[in-house]
Amino acid sequence: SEKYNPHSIEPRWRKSWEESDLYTFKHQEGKENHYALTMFPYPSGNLHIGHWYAFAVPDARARFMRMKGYNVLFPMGFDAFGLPAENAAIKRNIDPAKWTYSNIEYMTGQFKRMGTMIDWSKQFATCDPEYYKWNQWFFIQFYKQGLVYKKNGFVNWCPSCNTVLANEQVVDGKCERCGTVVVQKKLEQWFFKITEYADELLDFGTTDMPERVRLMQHNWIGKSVGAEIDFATDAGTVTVFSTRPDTLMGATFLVLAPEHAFVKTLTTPEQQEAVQNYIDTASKMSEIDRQAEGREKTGVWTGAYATHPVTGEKLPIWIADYVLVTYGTGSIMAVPAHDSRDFDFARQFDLPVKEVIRGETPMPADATEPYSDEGAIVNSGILDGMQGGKEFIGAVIEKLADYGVRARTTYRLRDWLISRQRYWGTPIPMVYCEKCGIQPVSESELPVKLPEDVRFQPTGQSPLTLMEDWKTTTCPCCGGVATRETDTMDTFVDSSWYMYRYLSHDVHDAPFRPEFANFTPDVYTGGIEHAILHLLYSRFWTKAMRDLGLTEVSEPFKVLRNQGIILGEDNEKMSKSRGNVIDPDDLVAEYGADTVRAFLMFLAPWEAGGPWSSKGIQGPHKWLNRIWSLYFDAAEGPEEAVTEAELRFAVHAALKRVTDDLERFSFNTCIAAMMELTNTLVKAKRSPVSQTQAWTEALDIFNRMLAPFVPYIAEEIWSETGHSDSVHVQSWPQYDANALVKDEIEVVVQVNGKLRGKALIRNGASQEEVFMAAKSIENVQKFIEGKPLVKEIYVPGRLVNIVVKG
Ligand code: ANZ
Ligand code: ZN
Repeated sequence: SEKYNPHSIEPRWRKSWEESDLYTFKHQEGKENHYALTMFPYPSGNLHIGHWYAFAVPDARARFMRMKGYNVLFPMGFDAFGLPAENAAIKRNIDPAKWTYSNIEYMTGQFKRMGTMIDWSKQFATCDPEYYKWNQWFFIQFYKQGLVYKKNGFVNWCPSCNTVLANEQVVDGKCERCGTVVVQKKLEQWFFKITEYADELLDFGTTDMPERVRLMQHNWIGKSVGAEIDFATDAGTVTVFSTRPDTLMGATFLVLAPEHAFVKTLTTPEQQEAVQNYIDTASKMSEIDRQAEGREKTGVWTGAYATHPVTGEKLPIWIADYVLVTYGTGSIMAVPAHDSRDFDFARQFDLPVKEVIRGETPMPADATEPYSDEGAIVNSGILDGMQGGKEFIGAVIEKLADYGVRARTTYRLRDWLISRQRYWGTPIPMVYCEKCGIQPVSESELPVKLPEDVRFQPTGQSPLTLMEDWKTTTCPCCGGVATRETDTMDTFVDSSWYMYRYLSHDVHDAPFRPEFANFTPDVYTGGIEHAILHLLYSRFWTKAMRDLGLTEVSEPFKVLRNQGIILGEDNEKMSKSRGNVIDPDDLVAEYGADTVRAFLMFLAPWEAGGPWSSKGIQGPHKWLNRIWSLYFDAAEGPEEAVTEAELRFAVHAALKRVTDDLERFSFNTCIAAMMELTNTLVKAKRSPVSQTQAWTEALDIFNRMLAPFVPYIAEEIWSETGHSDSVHVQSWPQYDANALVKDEIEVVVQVNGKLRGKALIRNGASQEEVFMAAKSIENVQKFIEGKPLVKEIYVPGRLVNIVVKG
């Protein structure tokens, strides 16, 4: 008969599925809905193997859920704003919109070859004015709610991307996108008040997220419980934040960040030059470098003093770069005896070290390290005798209330800076009126569309600043002349709520249909690189929407799973420069999409990822050929003796494994189980059992099991074996527990508690039969022969123990 030919099968079924709307999501009454979502791609121009890994593998699970009887929504869109489009425009003079939409068209074609159950009828791109209109609408709602504000301050600037970045986009002091070292720049920018939700973001509720994502978010939010303490100075009150107010009497100097607002006023004329030089040097370093562990401490005295709030002592005020202006209050009380950074600093500049927390022994004068554990408070007047340490600061704060010490919690998390000085993003819907100040655009005017025919100049300002006509508008308040905001929004705004839009992509008077407001993804899959960017932002967005009454849920998804990365054959990251990139289009042309899917699922645990192997892909390809021949070729080779029970056991055991493993996103073990089952089926086909009902059942179950993983070949087999409907609308088979009970079981046989052999017994055999079988084992006979029997014990299905005398 004909050979397996994916190149004839796959295009044919793709067309048929499309024509019959097989994958269009329909809400059917009486069936539960299931929303499976994979993080939408950026339309870079080409689907790479990583996209296949991210989309084709979860597709198997979405298909499985559909066969299990859910109405499954598995939609797709494009995260379409961002820098590459604009850079293409600058370099090659291409309109960013044209570039983006033609990439989307090309990638959609590539996507379709993958054979997923994506419902393309719900597709949208975030650069569609109909989509970004709602970014603007949300911005205005958040603004009215007090969740949006404009602030002048130091911001992260990428000199290569020519735009500011949110803190989350600065990784190890470098731009997340291009790797350029980020510098600080003073600018007036728009922020979302994500910090308002800091505490709630620490609570994951019932959301099922991988532990490492929780941990990364937890650390990013960085909650610190402590106190604020005021020190009087000539320039005004310096407030410090400390997690150890119990060490207040051990403070021997203050340190301000070089950028602290008081530095100029405090510095005495004699210290002016040294201080200015130090500030200049510090401004050239990244925050990461400034905080590097073990780095030699540097700093300069301002010449000024602060008054200790309890003792009235005069403490010298220094500036040093290990104190960051962006954290706490930008100034600290230094307690060298109990803090390692302060200790190093004090030793470096010969400042006093005063012990106030006593460990087992007093701190020697020549100590080489601080004592940072808990202990009794000493040398501290009114605090003496109390317990010191992080756990005990509550009582200390109470005791020091008269001195202005007050409880305070700080977070590492900063508000989300969303202004970008770029063109290809959502215009921020605000106008500036000389009379009325800053005003939101009236909602009926939305969307504020991006102008066309933009000139791109790498000025460090948004290209929109050059669009005089576009910029000039009327004030929504007084109707006078006003100017538009020319910055656009961070593209992470676009992805913060897109999961709500798929079922409402055709709605024009609301961001989404209220009846779908709580229908969030049951399963969300994507890369771990988004652990604190997209995932934190979208969690914030959902909470903000909830507080506006737009949804009742507090989290944007219920379960999160991260796939690993497909590396090159050389175990290195795939990249053009290494020349180790695998092109999925070439693979499809050679093997067909089903083989590529099966291999991606098979090559490693999906959550771990692993290296590509051009040899390895042969395995799944051969496997599909064997399956083909199993269904369509005549049996060949010597007769085998697979029994009905053996066949049913193999089928139902594999079915149970695949069912359980799909639930828990373990795809490689599913493919392995089905490969094993194929071996048994090939043998069974050459056995008399192939004439029985058990064989018919085996082929039917196996065909359904294949459907989620290799949808094309499964459909062809289904159709060629006489079915007129699609295998993808069949139900997932139920395994038969009875088939899993083996006919024979192995029982351990002991004599006087020592292992002497194993007996094969009939399942359901009587106790008498079991003892007979045990005693007929040669090695057992050797130990009981001629000895009086004391007793016989049988633990059903497990063990026989024969106790004899002597
Ligand atoms: C006195 C003290 C004594 C401190 C002691 C610690 C130990 P986390 O846990 O990270 O929140 N600190 C406060 N603001 C700072 C800033 N802007 N730059 C650098 N360091 C800063 O750390 C809080 C502690 O870090 C604070 O408590 C403060 O030092 C320092 F035995 O105050 B501590
Ligand atoms: Zn006005």
